[in-house]
Amino acid sequence: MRERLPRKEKFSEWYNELLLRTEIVDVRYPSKGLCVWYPFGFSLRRRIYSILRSLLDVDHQEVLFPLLIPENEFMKESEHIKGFEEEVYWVTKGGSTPLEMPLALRPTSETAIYPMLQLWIRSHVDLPLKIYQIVNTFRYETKHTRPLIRVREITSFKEAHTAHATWAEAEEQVKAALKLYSEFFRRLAIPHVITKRPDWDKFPGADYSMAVDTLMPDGKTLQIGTVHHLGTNFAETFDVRYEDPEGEQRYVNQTCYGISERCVAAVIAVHGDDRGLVLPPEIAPTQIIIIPIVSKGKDALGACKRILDMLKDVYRVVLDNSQERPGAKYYKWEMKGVPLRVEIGPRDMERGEVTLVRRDTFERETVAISKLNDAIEDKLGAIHANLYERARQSFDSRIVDCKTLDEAKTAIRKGMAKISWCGEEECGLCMEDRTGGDILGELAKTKRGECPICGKKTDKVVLMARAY
Ligand code: 5CA
Ligand code: ZN
Repeated sequence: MRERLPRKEKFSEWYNELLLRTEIVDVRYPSKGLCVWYPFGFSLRRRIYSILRSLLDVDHQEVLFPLLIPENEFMKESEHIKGFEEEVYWVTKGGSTPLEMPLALRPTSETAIYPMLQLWIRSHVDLPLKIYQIVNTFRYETKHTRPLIRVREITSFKEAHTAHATWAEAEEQVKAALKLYSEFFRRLAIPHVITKRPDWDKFPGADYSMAVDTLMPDGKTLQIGTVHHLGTNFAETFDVRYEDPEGEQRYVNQTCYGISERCVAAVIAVHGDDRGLVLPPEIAPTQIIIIPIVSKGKDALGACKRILDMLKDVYRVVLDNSQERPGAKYYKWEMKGVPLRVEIGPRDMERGEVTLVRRDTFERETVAISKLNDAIEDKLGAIHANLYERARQSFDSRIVDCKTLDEAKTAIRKGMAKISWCGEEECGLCMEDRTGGDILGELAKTKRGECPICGKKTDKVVLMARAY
């Protein structure tokens, strides 16, 4: 048997090795920060994104905007440009002819979409407007790139954009979007926390930004989604107005919110173990693997095929009747994260039974074939519940209440520190400096305490961590 992968001790190596061995993405593409989705990875991605789509489709409409943004539109919003200036790829030539108007490869699509909203939105009856697209975006990342986590071509950028009559209605949308994201991550069994980003780290051009973070096995946090209240900042720049019921022209209030392939990275990292992937049944490309066991020269291939026929209309199920030894097959399908294994040998057949083995706990149970359908349904449900519970316990145990910066410094080695903060940028930056961590953001739940820098009494509590 080949060696195990140590997930916790050497997370980075484990992660990179697993992406390649299980064929999620191939990083050997000859340009830094660009990855290729393998068929298996793409299938996992597709299932994850179909959950996201189904949640959005309830009250959003899907659209598709151009990849290229004219320079003059891109340059209109000054805060926005400042934030993205160093990350934009530019198309400057058509063949050998310099373009009169250079084109930006979208790093995100506000400046592509909002000039069109100016044409689409006329009156209050056009509001609220809620659209989304799932596209590739480009960011010239200079920090260390990592597959699915920090890439230069974000291949799976889900961006939603909404417009509302008032600031308060846009704020309601921020809450609705966070609720939608929470539901999405619950379906992926990913524990997460929501905070309000500090002002100096909000989305360029936003009134404020909310972030969704999870914890990786190495104790660093991963921001897996953001929701931004844009106020009327972009509406004023792009002149997006509506006529209110009194005939008055008003600027719309906007929000936008995004999720990237980091959600795939989170599934891999949070649930995986030393044997490889562990996938929640709803998104596993293969949910059940059937493995025939040979004993005394007899096999149970016929029975395996009957079981396959029995299950294949309801589940994504594969029968592995290759020539490999059962041990090698277990190893292979465990690494691929298949939630449930069905083992069938000649003796089981005589008894009308099969053996079920769970990927998450390795528990084995013998089940009568007559009761197989119910048993599988139960087990797949139990696997999801256990993955979520197990991840949540690990997550909760790594969020530590801290009073001093020394305590925070220790806490962020393994997870997040919860600590008071007066709200002043100067103190916040100093806290980051002295702990070596980032302020992820402020929690909604307040607690009386003292700022560890200036000593001022405050109700604000922030989370600090080392972030990816
Ligand atoms: N226009 C807004 C909302 S759609 C926006 O661009 N927000 S963002 O910059 O915060 O990006 C949204 C999410 O994309 C982030 O929370 C993060 O999870 C993910 N993301 C950002 N940059 C990258 C990158 N280089 N690689 C992978 N994911 C990324
Ligand atoms: Zn302070």
